[in-house]
Amino acid sequence: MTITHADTAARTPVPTQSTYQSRVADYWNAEENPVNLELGKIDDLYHHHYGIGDADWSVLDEPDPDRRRERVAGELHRLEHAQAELLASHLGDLTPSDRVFDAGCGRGGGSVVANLRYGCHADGATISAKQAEFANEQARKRGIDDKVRYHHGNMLDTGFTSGAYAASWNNESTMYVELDLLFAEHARLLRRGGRYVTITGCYNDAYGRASREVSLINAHYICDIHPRSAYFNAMARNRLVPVHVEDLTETALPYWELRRKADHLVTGIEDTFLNAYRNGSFQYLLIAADRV
Ligand code: GPP
Ligand code: MG
Repeated sequence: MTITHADTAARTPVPTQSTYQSRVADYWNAEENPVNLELGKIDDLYHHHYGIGDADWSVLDEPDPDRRRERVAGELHRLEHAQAELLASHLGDLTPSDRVFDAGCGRGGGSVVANLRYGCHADGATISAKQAEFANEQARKRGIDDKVRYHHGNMLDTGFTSGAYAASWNNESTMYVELDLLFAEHARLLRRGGRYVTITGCYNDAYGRASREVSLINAHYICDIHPRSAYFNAMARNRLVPVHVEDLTETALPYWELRRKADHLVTGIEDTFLNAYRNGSFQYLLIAADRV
């Protein structure tokens, strides 16, 4: 009997996600780090990224232990929020009728920030069913679930409408995916003239290959940090033209210095980030690009 190509294709099950992607989803379905949940519950803005800007070090001198914990958490949250606002400030002149795409949305903080700032519609995508459910519950509680929606799915293949988005972003989520596949999806979703923004940790081509610290960060989060060059190469191949590039490495240091002293919040990766930034092997970068 001859088996035609069509027959073979029809009978071969196509996995909806790779084993790697399933392991990443397992991580985020199980993740309950106090540094994310304790900070998030301060004002119900749940971020999954780090902070930027100068810290108020006086929080460490607080004599009352409970109050100290509270103040340190508040300060870290303020720095993470400043990072989210910086990203949002680069999304362009959005109006309430515009739609934005939050790729790798985590527990949803970034889309809420964009909605509060611009009144826009937002669609978030996360590979973690638990994160999507959590984020949708937050949107319901805020009464913005008519405009802000989170989807359990793959940011590389969202199924959302082509050209429907005025802006899109990845806030520290690009290191889980192949950049060409990711930017092809952003380019498909963004309208011409739309804006793409990422804040990311990347390894520094000028240092060489991935350092020990970069490899430790990869192992900690099950990710695969890209070199800086990969971003610009992949953007150039996918109709995304950088309009603003900012090295945030220096401004990322106070957050990590404060976090390493927050005994109740540390996860163990703090010194690795500080060493990686300081030895020049790793950079914290913002890239804003126009979809042409
Ligand atoms: C932080 O999320 C970001 C990542 C997991 C991606 C890796 C980022 C790099 C810049 C390399 P988080 O807020 O959930 O992490 P944590 O639990 O450590 O606060
Ligand atoms: Mg965090």
